[in-house]
Amino acid sequence: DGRFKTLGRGDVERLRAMAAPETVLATEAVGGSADAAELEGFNVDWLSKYRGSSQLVLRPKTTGEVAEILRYCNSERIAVVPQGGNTGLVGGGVPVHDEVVLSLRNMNKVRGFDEVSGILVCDAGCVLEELDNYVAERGYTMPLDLGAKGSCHIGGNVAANAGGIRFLRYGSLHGSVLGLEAVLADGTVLDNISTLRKDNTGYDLKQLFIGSEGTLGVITGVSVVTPRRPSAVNVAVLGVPSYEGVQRAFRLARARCGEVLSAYEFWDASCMGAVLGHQGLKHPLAGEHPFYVLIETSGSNKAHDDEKLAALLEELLESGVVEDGALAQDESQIRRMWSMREGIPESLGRTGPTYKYDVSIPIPVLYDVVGDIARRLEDAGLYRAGDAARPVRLVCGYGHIGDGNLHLNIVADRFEDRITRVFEPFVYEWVASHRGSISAEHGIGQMKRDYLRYSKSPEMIAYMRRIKDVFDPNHILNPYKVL
Ligand code: FAD
Ligand code: S2G
Ligand code: ZN
Repeated sequence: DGRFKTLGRGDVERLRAMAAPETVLATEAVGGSADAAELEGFNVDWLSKYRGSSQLVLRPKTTGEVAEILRYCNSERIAVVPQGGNTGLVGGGVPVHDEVVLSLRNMNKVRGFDEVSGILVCDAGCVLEELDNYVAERGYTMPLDLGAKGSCHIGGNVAANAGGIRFLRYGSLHGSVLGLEAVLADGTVLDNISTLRKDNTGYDLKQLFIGSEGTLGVITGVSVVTPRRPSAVNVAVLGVPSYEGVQRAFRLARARCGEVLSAYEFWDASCMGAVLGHQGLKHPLAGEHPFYVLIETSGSNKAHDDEKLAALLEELLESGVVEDGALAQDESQIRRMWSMREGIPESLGRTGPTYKYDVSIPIPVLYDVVGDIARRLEDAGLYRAGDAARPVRLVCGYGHIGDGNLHLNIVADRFEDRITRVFEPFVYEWVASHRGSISAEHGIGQMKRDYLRYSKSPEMIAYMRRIKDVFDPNHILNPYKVL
């Protein structure tokens, strides 16, 4: 649109000179030699739901190069999308039009690790799983874990303020990130890569970048405190007859396992059907159940924790809160139980195009929205459980119930308006009317930009805009996203 300059060959020549040749991908349209297919992976999101038309991908190797690139783009009013592993789920990391993609994948070095404090300093483009392997060798664990760990970057995790399956135990990145190095649109480098647990000197600016989704600056370095890796981990999968039972089991799990409880995830029968079907996994229990719960404990005394979890399982079975349960007997069973839970997104995606609503809802009513959406789709004649002839195949719910975070997923045979308008904006109105949040952990991106008002007041949004104007007055960073 008129606010930004369309990239010209001259711009590409200038930008190309700022980084090593092999780090630049430019199409013939702008004087490069790449064909559009080579940029596909940068223009299309993980869900294949959002597709941009960038003609130029830059993959700088240093903070200095990032600063030079941004300084030029800012002076020329060229729009830029910062990109990490491109596993985001709200279309935040891909261009909407022809914005330049600034990928951090070439900034992937560990800068330092203190083995006493567990404080890690690294480039933003380090892949989460590689960092977890790095700190694991030294007896530590990353304070977050998510199904995208093999591809997502720590910089993208911070920019998206990712939650994940360890949130219940280790909390938010707002607590575990100690410092950031970020480059602003005008090329200013904000070096706040602190390795101090306590630094109470003025406004904590790094907090603004956590969850800013590439709209305030490009994160180039992260300092994060990593917890000791637990030596004793155990996992159980439960078969639960009702959502009421899922809640009661959660209360009991916290009462009986207390400090060693490290994850409490749930999924419904529809999710289980999809994941067992696509992952070729054996059902972990004797029969089907309406709901499944995965409980994980992580501590330092295996026998002690095993005893606690076994006693909890016993109590849950005897009281009828759960119908069946299995305790992992070894590492491979723990991995298999987790791969069921972590395999849900991919399995749903393989079932068909998936509408995803990552929302926070007060736990007592959290699952009600799944039934309400299913009924609306039935009334519209678009869905009937088990009827493959209808355009909507699955309506299912799963997620980090311990955090009050539901992942409502609707699998259809294609993304189409007559389906979307049955639950948008209904799902956002529903969440807002139950005092929830329209985005629990995935952020706003381009998907939820027009619905921010369901979770933030006009005054809050007005101040977000003023902060955006301070950091990126020309609005070149990730336009069309968040605000
Ligand atoms: P991208 O997708 O590339 O970008 C994400 C956003 O951050 C974009 O707005 C982008 O512009 C911005 N950005 C990226 N890097 C930078 C940077 N260096 N500086 C400034 N801005 C930047 N999320 C959860 O919270 N919890 C989950 O449990 C979870 N599970 C997932 C499971 C699967 C299978 C998948 C595919 C995704 C899952 N996600 C989950 C989504 C998650 O948010 C992203 O996977 C991840 O956090 C984003 O990191 P990324 O490097 O892929 O960033
Ligand atoms: C998860 C992944 C994305 C989704 O698995 O916890 O965050 O909603 C999700 O399928
Ligand atoms: Zn999640």
